[in-house]
Amino acid sequence: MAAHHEPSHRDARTAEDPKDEQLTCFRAAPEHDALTTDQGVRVDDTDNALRAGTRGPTLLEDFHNREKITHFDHERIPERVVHARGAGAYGYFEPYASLSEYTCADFLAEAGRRTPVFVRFSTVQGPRGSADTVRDVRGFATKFYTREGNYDLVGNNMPVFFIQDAVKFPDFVHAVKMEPQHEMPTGGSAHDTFWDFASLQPETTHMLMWLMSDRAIPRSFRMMQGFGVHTFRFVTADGRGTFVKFHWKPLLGVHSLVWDEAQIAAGRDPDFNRRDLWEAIEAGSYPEWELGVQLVPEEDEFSFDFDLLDATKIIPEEQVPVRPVGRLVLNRNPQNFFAETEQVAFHTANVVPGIDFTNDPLLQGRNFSYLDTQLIRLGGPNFSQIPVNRPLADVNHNHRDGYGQQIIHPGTNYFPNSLGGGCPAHAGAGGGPGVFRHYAERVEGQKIRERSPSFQDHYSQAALFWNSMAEWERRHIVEAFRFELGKVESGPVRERMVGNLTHVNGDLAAAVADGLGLPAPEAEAGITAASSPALSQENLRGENAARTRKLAVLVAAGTDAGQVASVRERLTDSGVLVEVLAAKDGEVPAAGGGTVKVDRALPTMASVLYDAVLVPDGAEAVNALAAEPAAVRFVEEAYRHGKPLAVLGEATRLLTAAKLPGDVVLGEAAAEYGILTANGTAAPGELADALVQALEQHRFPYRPGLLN
Ligand code: HDD
Repeated sequence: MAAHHEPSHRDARTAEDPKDEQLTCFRAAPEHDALTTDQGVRVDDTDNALRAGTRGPTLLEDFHNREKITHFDHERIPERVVHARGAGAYGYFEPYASLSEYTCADFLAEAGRRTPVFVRFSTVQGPRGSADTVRDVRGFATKFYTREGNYDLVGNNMPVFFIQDAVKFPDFVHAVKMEPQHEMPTGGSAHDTFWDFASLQPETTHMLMWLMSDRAIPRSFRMMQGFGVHTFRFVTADGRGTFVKFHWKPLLGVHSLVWDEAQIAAGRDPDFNRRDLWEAIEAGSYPEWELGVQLVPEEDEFSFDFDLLDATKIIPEEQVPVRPVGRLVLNRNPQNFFAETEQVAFHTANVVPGIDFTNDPLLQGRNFSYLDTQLIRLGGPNFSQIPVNRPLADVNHNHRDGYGQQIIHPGTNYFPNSLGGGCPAHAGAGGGPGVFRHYAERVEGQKIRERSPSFQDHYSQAALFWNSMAEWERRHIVEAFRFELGKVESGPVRERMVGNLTHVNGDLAAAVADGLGLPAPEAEAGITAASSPALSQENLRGENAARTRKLAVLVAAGTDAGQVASVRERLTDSGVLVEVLAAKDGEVPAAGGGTVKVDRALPTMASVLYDAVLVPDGAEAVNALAAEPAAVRFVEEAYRHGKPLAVLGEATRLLTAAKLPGDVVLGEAAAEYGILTANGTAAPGELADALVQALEQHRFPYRPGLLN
């Protein structure tokens, strides 16, 4: 046998390099995994095509070469028409208590019953290769592999949608996607066609407020909420219905990037959100969300000043509280991006007994679209056999054949039959546990292409959103509108959009108009003053929100090693990830002897990849950093993005080198602006505690001189 695998002239590397322990599979011996064809035939050479003589033509007979190239030719499947760029992970869901009073859903029936899940987060507009940190909605799709079949909750990180009726989805997507003549812009909505559509479509206004807010540039998938958006229906075993809206609430709180930071991050690390999710799970910091439900008894269907079937509306949490019902934990990364994250197929119509639809016209259309799109994207009708899509529950039916069929079905393939013993049989005419029975809603009406008048108020909740924002959140919304509309070439589109905003808030419309050089519009009278505090990120900070945040420590030769070590220890105990950065990898000599190990070389990183920056004391080190433009810029950016900044002892000189306003950074109120300075005598513990508190605040949005 061994002679069979003797090194030949074609693989001299094996013979030369037998000590490379990583090459366990190279030149596979029979006990190792060998390269094979799709048919399992072992291949002895994948570096040279079969040819007629060493200088002769390649032979068609080389089945391995043809198979290899053919498979490669077909490696790209069509990407998702929307939500093409995404990242996913596995985990579990477990309820806190039984919900059987409202639903017979098995996965919600018992406290602690764990159901495996796969979750995929995504952006909407950009293609697969676009950047993560663009201004966009984020998808938040969860597949529950329940004992009674797969349930998909296909939501977003915003609780409302652009349109009320699914028939308009192709128009909306055509408008927001890259423009057809030149495929621009990649990964954003700042262009004429989107705003043309939006300006003619007042029902988008509420969603535009969310899209222009910081919710559209999340700091992390782990720090964003998720929403089922539609009103769904819980159904009990005896057929009683309750309206339900689903909410995911992240334990780490809801936090965003600032716009300028998002722009830089898109270049410094286009995989910013994807990497964050991956690394957190690899490090064992499993992201967690609480599932909450808003329950509305059927008899209260008409007790709101909006229609429950209108997906451009929320039910304010102050009106119907969100009841926590369980938790979602993501604890395992996929092994193969394509096989799992790319091939996963979510579908709003994948429901289980106990969960049903309402007549929301957006949801009704979605229930057609997802299966249809997957037929082309995943190559035919058998994609539910792909491992990531396969239910844990038994599957028995008479579907047969088709592209990608993986199952060898024996026996009969029709119903009713007697020759196959009558199998598979109906699950029982009377229902019973585990059988899906459609909710017996009474329906009557004329066939008509018309929306109910109860869908017509497009502005009240847009105003509610604006009213609920903190001052800094409003500032960011105004800047976002100015940027996006500033990119619009068409004057009439800009004007129409500003006109729409006069129905939301006069100050907003005036500020946007001013930024666009348009005359101040006349404000609409009688706009609601109502607000919902639950909508502001100011009130969504989370508990122990410093956990998993990243601190950059800038060092150079002569740095104070004791300070680095003590701060590092204290912060690591609080769950903060500390990384030491210097001009080069390796180690730097510390003041008074010893060395400090460098985790990252400065040129490979940027301040936008961290949540806070610390510069330890040490005159020589500070001199070196102050003379290093990359280090000065690092500190300046952290300041201008509102991040906590700790500059110890001599290191305050870096603030001067960065030309930051001295009265702020060195003034009495510096700490209130998240600038922590301390001389050598300050206890490191106090400093570490102050940094943790500053990280929990996330940002200091009222610091003077910020870049928005
Ligand atoms: Fe959709 C994908 C969320 C309206 C048609 N949608 C998709 C994904 C998410 C959403 C998270 C990505 C799933 C994944 O990770 O694979 N979509 C929503 C939400 C909506 C919504 C929250 C409104 C409440 N979608 C919507 C409408 C239609 C679609 C009205 C069509 C009429 N959506 C699709 C699609 C996609 C999709 C074309 C693209 C790829 C796919 O389904 O599998 O079918």
